[in-house]
Amino acid sequence: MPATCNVVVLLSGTGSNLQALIDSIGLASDAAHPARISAVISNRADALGLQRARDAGIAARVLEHTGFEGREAFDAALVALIDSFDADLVVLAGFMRILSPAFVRHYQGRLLNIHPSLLPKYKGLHTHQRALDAGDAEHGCSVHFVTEELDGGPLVVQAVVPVAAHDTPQSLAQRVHAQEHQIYPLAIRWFAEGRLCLDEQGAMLDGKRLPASGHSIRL
Ligand code: NHR
Ligand code: GAR
Repeated sequence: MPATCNVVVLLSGTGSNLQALIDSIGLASDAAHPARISAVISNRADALGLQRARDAGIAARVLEHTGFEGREAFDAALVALIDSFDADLVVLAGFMRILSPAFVRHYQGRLLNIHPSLLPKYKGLHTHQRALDAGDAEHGCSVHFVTEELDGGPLVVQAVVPVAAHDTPQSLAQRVHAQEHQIYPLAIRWFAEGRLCLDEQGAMLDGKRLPASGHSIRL
């Protein structure tokens, strides 16, 4: 890892995970943190996350998928834009577009996602509703390396959130979000410090293989 790890964040919406990362890195002048966010890219022009980036003095770019014919063409333009910012790590933070195999291969081992469930449970969308419908006692969130298998890449860290009897999808989502804001900056820091990597068998932290369920944080 170079002295500073350039992170490019992709998002589609609110960007509360981006904000947590900005806050964890602190002022750009803080040389103590090994990462810097070189750009934030959204596929939606109205994403609140873009304003969060601008407010923090970070380059904010829009690449609308609607202007492209097909996923491959959009993804190729996205790769070119990301690489123009010299990215060492690409972070999906509420990015709502499935990425093509070519994109995923290009960033193999340096592409992370946060997903609002205890993977491998509830891949895809509407995870809080699905956990409630199933009557689960526990729910949570997972950081994983992105591979071609949607929400199926090697896990890095999970946080477990107990489900309460009176929970709605909204109340549960709020508590899961609070945990996302803890574990995502943590995983990104590990990567930037050169402690976290991906090899053929899965994720490694400090030279040790992470368990299939990732590093677990339980409240
Ligand atoms: N791409 C690959 N190849 N692998 C993963 O694991 C990915 C990915 C792209 C995004 C995030 C993911 C999640 O954490 C993610 C992981 C969007 C959809 C989806 O169905 C599913 C999963 C995720 C993100 N998107 C619709 C689509 O057709 C659009 C939905 C919308 O615009 O609201 O791309 O959950
Ligand atoms: C987060 O809960 C993230 O886990 C989820 O979207 C939210 C984005 O919130 N990601 C997905 O569902 C990916 N399909 P944010 O914009 O406030 O960070």
